[in-house]
Amino acid sequence: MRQTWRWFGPRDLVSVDDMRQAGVEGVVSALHHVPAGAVWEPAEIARRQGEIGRMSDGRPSGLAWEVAESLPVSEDIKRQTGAWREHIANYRTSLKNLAAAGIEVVCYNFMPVLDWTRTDLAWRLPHGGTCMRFDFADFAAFDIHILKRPGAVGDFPGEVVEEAARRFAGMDEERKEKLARNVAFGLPGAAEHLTLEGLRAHLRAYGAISPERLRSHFIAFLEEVAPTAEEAGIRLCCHPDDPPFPLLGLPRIMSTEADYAAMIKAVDTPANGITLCSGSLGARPDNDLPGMMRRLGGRVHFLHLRNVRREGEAVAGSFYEDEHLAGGTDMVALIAEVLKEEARRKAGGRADHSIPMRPDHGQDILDDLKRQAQPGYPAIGRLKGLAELRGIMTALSHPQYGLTP
Ligand code: DNO
Repeated sequence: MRQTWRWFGPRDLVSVDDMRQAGVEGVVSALHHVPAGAVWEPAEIARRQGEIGRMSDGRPSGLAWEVAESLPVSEDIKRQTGAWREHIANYRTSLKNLAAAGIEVVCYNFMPVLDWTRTDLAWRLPHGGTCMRFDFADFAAFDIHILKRPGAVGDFPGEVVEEAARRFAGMDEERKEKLARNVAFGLPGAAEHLTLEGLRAHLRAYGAISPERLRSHFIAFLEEVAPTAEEAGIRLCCHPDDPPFPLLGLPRIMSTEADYAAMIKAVDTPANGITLCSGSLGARPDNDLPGMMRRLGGRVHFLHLRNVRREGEAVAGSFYEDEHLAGGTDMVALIAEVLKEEARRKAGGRADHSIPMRPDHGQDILDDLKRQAQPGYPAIGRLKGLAELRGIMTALSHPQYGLTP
């Protein structure tokens, strides 16, 4: 596995120097300032490469931009409205520009309107550190009482609706505002930062789009961009819905193994691949991560390794971001499946036998609590996760005691 690290660019409070000391091998980044639908121009790509290539004292970092995350898919493309054809043409140009700059792996998602969603960005853990959390009743309180979405009540089980009403009644203005900000106003990586009114307008625009229709738009998008990716030597990899169940009445179509299997079948080229995010997919009890890696591994082009602790057995429910080796996913089993897939690729002569992975998210611990970097992307919490994952990788790859005979 290729050990990578997400960097949000010069405004990221975790620096290139920091990731160098974390011992990463490659960098995951994006041109967050370019609006969804526009072209990533060669000069902008080159500028980001330059920033990644230098430490703060001007010396070479020895690191390169290896994965683009995300090259965002515009809402027009997802809805097939407005400038969607132009946006698809631009997407193809961006893919060619990235390939010309030597970047081969491109991650994206097809979630309508919101990228990932949490209700708490700094939920206090018993050890005094903090983590991110999705609380279903708080989310319902937002949906029903703050956003006041028509029909919201019908989308939650009765006891969650009641709990949401109780919670809302107990919230002061500050908590209400914070909750709205956490849910609607965009987490790191989101293509857009919305106001409540902006969010309502987006929801109206999706009114008539069923999951089947969104899926057909997704396939139309892939049919357009996957051949370009293949020609350019790019491996596209779709990130799952996070959380992996419908929110705000919007369709979600990349939440399960069946969703991925259907996508691969629909546009069957190696360029059409998967970002296996164990944290996102692991928030559903019916997703078996090691099994998915075993069955779909040939198309996994990028790995996000993290763990969540679910608080119930329902498909939609509360969870929090646990330590990388805790939570519901058996990380040793998952990494073992990744190493087996890499060995198969190597034996088959595949050039992409080392799959890029990044320690996804991290709890805020120690000095992270003072630094206050991007939510979910602290320096020390991620480094701890990486170190733990690295330990498993090293043990399982040991020539005498590991997996290899
Ligand atoms: C959150 C991330 C997502 C991810 C996009 C990929 O931490 O995993 O924002 O980057 O969904 O398109």
